Amino acid sequence: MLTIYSEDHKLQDGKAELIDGQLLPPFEMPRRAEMVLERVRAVGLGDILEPDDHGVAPLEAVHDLRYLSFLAAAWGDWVKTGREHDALPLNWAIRGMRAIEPESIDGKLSYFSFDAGTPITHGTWRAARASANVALTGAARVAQGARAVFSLCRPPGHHAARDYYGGYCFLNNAAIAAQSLRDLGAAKVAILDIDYHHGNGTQSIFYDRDDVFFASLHGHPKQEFPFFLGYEDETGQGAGAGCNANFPMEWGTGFERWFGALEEAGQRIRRFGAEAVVVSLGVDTYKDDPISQFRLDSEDYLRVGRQIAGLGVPTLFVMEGGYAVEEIGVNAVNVLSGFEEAG
Ligand code: Q9C
Ligand code: ZN
Repeated sequence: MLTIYSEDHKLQDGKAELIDGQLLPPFEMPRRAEMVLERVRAVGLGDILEPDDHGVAPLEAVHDLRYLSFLAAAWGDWVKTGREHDALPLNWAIRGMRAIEPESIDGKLSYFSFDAGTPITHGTWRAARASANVALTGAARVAQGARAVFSLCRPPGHHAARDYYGGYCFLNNAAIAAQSLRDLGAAKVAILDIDYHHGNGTQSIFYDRDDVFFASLHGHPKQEFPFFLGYEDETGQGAGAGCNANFPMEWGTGFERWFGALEEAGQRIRRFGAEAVVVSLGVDTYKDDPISQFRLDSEDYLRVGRQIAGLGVPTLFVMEGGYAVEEIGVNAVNVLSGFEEAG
């Protein structure tokens, strides 16, 4: 299996995220992608290729123009106000407040974000664009006939919506790739999101569409971040009614229960008639993940890959979360090896 990778991910290297009431070094760090790349090499998964630059059009196909201009300008605007440390928002519009884009950078950070865990730094915009290009280059290969490709994206993407960032995500790589697969000829595309957290951004981008199916297995929103989306009764709206499937599970969920949900999600994707699948591949479901509460073990990921191969359609794996840095390489690549083994 071909891997797409860009060193530019290292440009996203924040100093601080607000987590559990503390300002701590971010869990989403450059070493994550380096560990995965190292494991890709160690098992000889296949060639490793740099991404092509796909320009702004595929970003604009998924994201709001004002949001993209905000992201492009945010660091410069922040620095102009005399600060050189990471940019974080402090407050948000909530019930009864006004959704008007403020003029000041602090106001814009609040307007275009949903958490204080996602630092904007000097290199954020370049890293996020490189990550989207990694996804797009993988999508192009799949459209050209590859059975499967691994887009080793970083920063991740599935929490980013049409016009907001958060959860370590700025550009929604999986959504951008799925839209690109549509534009390159696949009539129906499914996104299977197996990251521990609900893919709120991806769900919201395709919620009213019948050409992209979204299925997500995740920590239950009554307990887990991002809290305000990911319930089972979110099934799509308008033309997209019936094209969204959520499988929320409680803290402590182990592999057997989780795998049952994966089988069900797979059945839904088969019934939908997807011609290509994008997998939002997070391995923060791992038992020792420092910010998550599921109990998957390293060998379980082999079975996950085999099960996904059983869908029998061209597949693009897009890297999302996973914060047990020592094991992230083994866990992520186990999914890919399991897939290859099953063909
Ligand atoms: N107490 C992804 O996996 N904060 N994003 C968690 C835990 C945010 C995760 C707080 C987690 C974001 C791509
Ligand atoms: Zn996650």
